[in-house]
Formats: sequence, structure tokens, C-alpha cells
Amino acid sequence: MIPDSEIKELREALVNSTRPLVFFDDDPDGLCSFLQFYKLNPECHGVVFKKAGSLDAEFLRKVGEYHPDAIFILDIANVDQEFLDKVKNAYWLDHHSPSERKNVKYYNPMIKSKGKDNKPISYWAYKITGESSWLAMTGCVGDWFLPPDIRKKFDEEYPGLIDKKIKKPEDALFKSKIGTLSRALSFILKGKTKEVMDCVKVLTRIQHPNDILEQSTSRGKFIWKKYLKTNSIYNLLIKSVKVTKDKIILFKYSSDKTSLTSEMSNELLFRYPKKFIIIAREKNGEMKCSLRSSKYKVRIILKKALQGIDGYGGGHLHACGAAVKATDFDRFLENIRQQL
Ligand SMILES: [Mn+2]
Repeated sequence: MIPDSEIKELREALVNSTRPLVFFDDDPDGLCSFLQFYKLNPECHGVVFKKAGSLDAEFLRKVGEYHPDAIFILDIANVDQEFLDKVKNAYWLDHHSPSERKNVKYYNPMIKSKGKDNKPISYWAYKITGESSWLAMTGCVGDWFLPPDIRKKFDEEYPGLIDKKIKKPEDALFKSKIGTLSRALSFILKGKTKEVMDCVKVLTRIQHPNDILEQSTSRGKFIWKKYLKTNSIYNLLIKSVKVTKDKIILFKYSSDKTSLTSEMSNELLFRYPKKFIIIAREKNGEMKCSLRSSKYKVRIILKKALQGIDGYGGGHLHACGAAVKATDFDRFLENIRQQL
């Protein structure tokens, strides 16, 4: 967990900042964390982090342009020391494997819990800001997490958006309205940074989830339209996945632009929790993979499978990302298969 003293410290830093710059991950958890920060302090200037790899010196340009008095880094797993050395007053809030860095205030629930507590950043953002249970839920559900304490508040404030009977996060993600919203946000984060940030700007002005879900405002309509555009590509792809008796579900496609591997693998995991799911997108001679399984320990299998392979990867115990040279992909696959 993150102790109350640290929650308070973050809240004060955010409230007292006159020029906060916020880097956030490009998934619903990262986005909803930013939106909650924005609700508490509308001076927040957001930068979506769309890169595979780390927040590195390249992003110092953003710092130079904006001149922030405080920098917040939300839901980003890797930040280079070189970046941190050149900035002042940085706060980094993350729930991936803990890092050791200097010149930054670092908050991670995994540290005190010895790896047991990896609640999403949207959860902590709600503790910090007290803002918008619907944003907290949308972000948490996107990370396969259903926090009972926020759920209670959310059910009071937004009845009907999650059926009372739903108890599992994956059911919330695929069978509830808030899950639809979470997947919609995931899809609007695809595409070019400029377009994404236009959507994010609109999202900062949305007051109620039904603005989007029922397209009851023009802003909500705008977001919904963007979602449908990506959703049509997504539906075509997921329909072409073949499921056999094999323990592995493997799907390969090639696209320069839209990465939908993580969303596809999540939906397949929901439908086939006992399989080992590999969705791979080929780009520039590299296979960018999302790996999922409820049955198998994906991170451990992945680590072994990468031995002697030109590639890298990691993540959570049952959900990982990896990139492997296309020429090594068959060998990589065989290394996985041997362990199942
Ligand atoms: Mn997250």
C-alpha cells in the first residue's frame, strides 16, 4: 500500500503547484489517473507517454517548453536517471516492479507490501484527489482490478453502470457499461499523439460517464465516434483469431500504425482463461507481443523463453509484453511451448 502520509504529500504537491506537468501512460489507467489529477488542479498540463521503453532524455524537451514547477509521472514503468537528473521537483507514482532512482520522490504500493499490492494508479489517484469515482473505476477496471472501497461509492453515485452481481474485474471489463467506457478510452489512445491529446482535452471537460456512453453531449459524441473508428478495425482482427485444441492461441498480424495486441489478448484471456495467448504484431522486422494466461505464470515462462533470443519483455505475472526479432520468433515460440 501507499501510506496516508505519502498520499497527503502527493495531494499537497499537486494542489500547491501552479504549473504541474503530468506524464501519463497510454492506457485507461494512466489516462484516468491524469484526468483525476486534472480535476483537482486544472492547471495540469498532460503529456501522453506512447513510447515502448522508458521516459528518457527525449522528453526533456517537453519540460523545457512548459517550465513546470512540479512534474508528476503516472503509471510509467521505466524512467531514465538521465531524465530525472535534469529536472526539479519530480514525483513518480507507479505500480510496476519497483525502481531505484535519485532526484525523484517515488511512490509504489509494491514496496511496503513486498510485491503483493499492485493496485492501479487510478486507485491511488482517487485516494490523492478524491475526484470522480467513475474515473477511478474506469481506470481500475482497465487494469483488471475492482476495488471494493471505490465500488461502494461508485455504485451510490452511478447506479446501473456495473451490475450488482458482478464481482470479478474481468466481468466488469467485458460485461458492464463502465467496462465499455474503459475499452473506449483504450481505443481513443491509439493513433497519433496530436489526435490523442485532442481527445484528452475533450475528456477533461466531461462530467458524467453517460456523456460518452449515451452520447448525451457533443463532447461525448466526439469521443464515442473516435472509439467506433478503432473498434471496427479491432472487430475485424479479433474475428480472424483461430482457436483450436492447442494450449496456445497464436495470432500474428502486421501493421505499422495501430497496436491492438493488448486489447485483443485481454479479450481472449477473458474468453479462454486456460489458454496461453500470444498476440503478435509485426513492425520493422520485430514481433511486438502481448502474452496472457490465467492458468500459466506468463512472466516466468517469458523470462525463460527469452534466453538466447534477440528480444526483451516483462510485466505482470499473468500479463506481459515482449518484442522479439522476427527471425527469432519461431524459436521463441518453441521455448514457450516446451514449458506448458
Ligand atoms: Mn496501470
